[in-house]
Amino acid sequence: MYKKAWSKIVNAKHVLLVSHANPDGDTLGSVLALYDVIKRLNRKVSLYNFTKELPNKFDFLPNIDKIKNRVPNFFDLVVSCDCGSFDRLKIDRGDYVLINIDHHFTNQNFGDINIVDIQRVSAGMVVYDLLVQNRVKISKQSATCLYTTVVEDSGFFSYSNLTQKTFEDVATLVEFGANPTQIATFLKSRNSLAKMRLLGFVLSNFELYFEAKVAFVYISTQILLSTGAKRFDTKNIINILRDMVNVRVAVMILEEKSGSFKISLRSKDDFDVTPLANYFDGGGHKNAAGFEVGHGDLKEVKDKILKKLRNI
Ligand SMILES: [Mn+2]
Repeated sequence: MYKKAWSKIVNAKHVLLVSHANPDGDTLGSVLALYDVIKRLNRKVSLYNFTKELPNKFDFLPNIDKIKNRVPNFFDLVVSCDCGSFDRLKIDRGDYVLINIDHHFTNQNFGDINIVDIQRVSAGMVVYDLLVQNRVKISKQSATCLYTTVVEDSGFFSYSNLTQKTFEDVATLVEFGANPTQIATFLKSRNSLAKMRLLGFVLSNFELYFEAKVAFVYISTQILLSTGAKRFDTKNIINILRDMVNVRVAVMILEEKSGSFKISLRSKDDFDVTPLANYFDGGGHKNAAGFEVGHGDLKEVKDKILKKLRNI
């Protein structure tokens, strides 16, 4: 599969690398690592993401400015990274070969070639396997991107998805030029004032349920406006609630511009939030999952989630 996928990539006329909408560090790092190696082989390659404004914390990733909001006129191969279902790519299915590289166990195997390894900490490490298996040289730029996918998807080396092999592979990425201190500074020490204000709101307005085992916060569009925070500033902000003593699950409901709700779930230890996400047609990992509710009022949505959580 790794060999077949790589031969499709090097033989394509124009490769389009697609990261998922509302991108995170894993999807962006994965496509950018691939972009760098494919570019070095003098092959034609482009990057597409549906979301216009990319999170600026990732602006240090090499070639992130090459990610465009529209697809090129012609491409005969699409590589999708870190995306569990085709609809999150927000592209039309056309006359091209589709390679699906991912690590979500909820992945729907929507590609012509599917490389889905649920043992891997990040989709970036599946990309790493693809490169290693095909003896492709990993540049400093690619190593930086791939290292970023690992720290972003492991909560800076703290989640249960880590294995001894992760650390061995990460050591190899450092050998290839990834700089852990520099990457950590870029990712963790550049919070905007708006994000700090949003954090202040979260800390002052969360609620606790079930003997403080569940923490809950609601962020409305109005709160984003008044703090000046961007939608991407809400990403992982509930981790701070999850990290409180006693709390096993943190729930954040984010109001979308359309009036629908985006729900993020974070848990710790062996508490698995995927059954809850799946119940609402969402997906994710054991300790981090999410789903969307298209309509209904907030109270209704919240009650439904709490009721389901009580059962779990
Ligand atoms: Mn991922």
